[in-house]
Amino acid sequence: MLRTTTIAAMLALAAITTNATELAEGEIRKVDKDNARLTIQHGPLKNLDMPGMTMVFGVRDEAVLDQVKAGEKVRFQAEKIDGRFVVTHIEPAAR
Ligand SMILES: [Cu+2]
Repeated sequence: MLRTTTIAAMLALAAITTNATELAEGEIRKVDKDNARLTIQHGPLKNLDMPGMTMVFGVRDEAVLDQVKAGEKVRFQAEKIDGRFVVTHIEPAAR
């Protein structure tokens, strides 16, 4: 009983997380630490209604600049904040 409840809770949490962060596919083209920018070749960004392209993003947390490298495949979320596109979440693509 306890086991069933735990699994159900985990599934519910997973569903919420997936909805909240529908991650886009991308490949890092350039990491610009001086300007805190990432150039990413990205697939469609549904939340921004943007088709796939290569473009420059700001970052919400500059720590991510040390966590990714040019050529790395990633999954990420971007938002438009104060008129500019900002990466708000990024992680290595599933291997
Ligand atoms: Cu774009």
